[in-house]
Amino acid sequence: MALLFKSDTDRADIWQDAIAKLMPDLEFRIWPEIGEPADIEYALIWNPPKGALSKLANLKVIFSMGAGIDHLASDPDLPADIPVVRMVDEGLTLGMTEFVVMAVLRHHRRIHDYEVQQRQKRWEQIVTPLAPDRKVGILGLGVLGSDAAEKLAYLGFDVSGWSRTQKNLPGIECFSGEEGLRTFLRRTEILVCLLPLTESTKGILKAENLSLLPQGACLINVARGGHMIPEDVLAALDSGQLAAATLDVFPEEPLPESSPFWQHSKVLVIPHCASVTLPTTAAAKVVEGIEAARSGKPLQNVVDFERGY
Ligand code: NDP
Ligand code: OXD
Repeated sequence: MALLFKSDTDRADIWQDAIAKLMPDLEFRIWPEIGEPADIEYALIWNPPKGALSKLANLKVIFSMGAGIDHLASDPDLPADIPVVRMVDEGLTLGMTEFVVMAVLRHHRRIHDYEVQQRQKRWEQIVTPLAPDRKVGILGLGVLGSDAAEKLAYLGFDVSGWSRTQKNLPGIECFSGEEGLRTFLRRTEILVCLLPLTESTKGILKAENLSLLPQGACLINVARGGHMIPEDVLAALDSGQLAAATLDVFPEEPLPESSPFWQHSKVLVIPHCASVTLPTTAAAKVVEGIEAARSGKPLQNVVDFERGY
């Protein structure tokens, strides 16, 4: 029994040690040294080459290294009958909530403006409201969005969220549906995107939707680059419709040198690490999944490809 590990952004040796401590009998094979393909029953994967997984005849479960599975859904040869388990892990959630809270506070206290002022040696105080008078809106109220919403509400922010199915979360104003999206956007001063990338959500950060935000709103995209229409975000920044943006994800990653986002004074560029899957907490989730598969118990967090996430 072997597990295939493939990721260009995660340290294979650290993952190997963490998994070996929990499941010493599991052979750990690191892409591209896959050995005999028939030995591989499990794959722990981030951005595999298209078609790679279809060659593993005895594959039983695909574990996505990330919460998002768009890196797998885009593979036309992804084996249709193999369950894909996405990453749901308290470390990943905590990391995302830390990042979202940091970015919301940065925009709320207009630190983005002080950063510009400092470069111009301008000593000017900006008076900002307190958290209860700041409306934060979160697109996506799943594992990550709901935790961030709850922690922001705890800090006193006036938080709302939008999801596919209607939610009822204490202290959060919840919206769903197309009309719900418009109402949600009209009230949102700091917009956080934490949606999965699907056919229904791609391009949601487009001119039409950005224009519904109050003028001078801020945008935090920590979901996927495909949620944004980059030209529309740039136009909104240039017109002042958006005052600033924190962008962790981009349609093309790494962000090409020619991208106008790099130099834009209103944009903070982060290299897709708002939250990172750490083996310290997440290796146990993979091992739990393998144990469940071995003993015929139901797998948790299996992706519904009909729904797209
Ligand atoms: P979940 O599946 O737990 O939550 C997704 C949320 O989005 C749910 O509330 C869901 O609604 C909502 N949603 C999905 N489709 C629609 C739609 N068409 N309209 C309205 N709402 C919709 O995902 P996670 O919270 O675990 O992760 C969210 C995303 O965050 C990932 O897919 C990934 O892309 C991104 N991510 C980014 C990271 C980074 O470092 N930048 C790190 C980790 C994740 P409902 O509740 O009704 O199902
Ligand atoms: C994820 C990510 O989906 O890291 O977990 O982007």
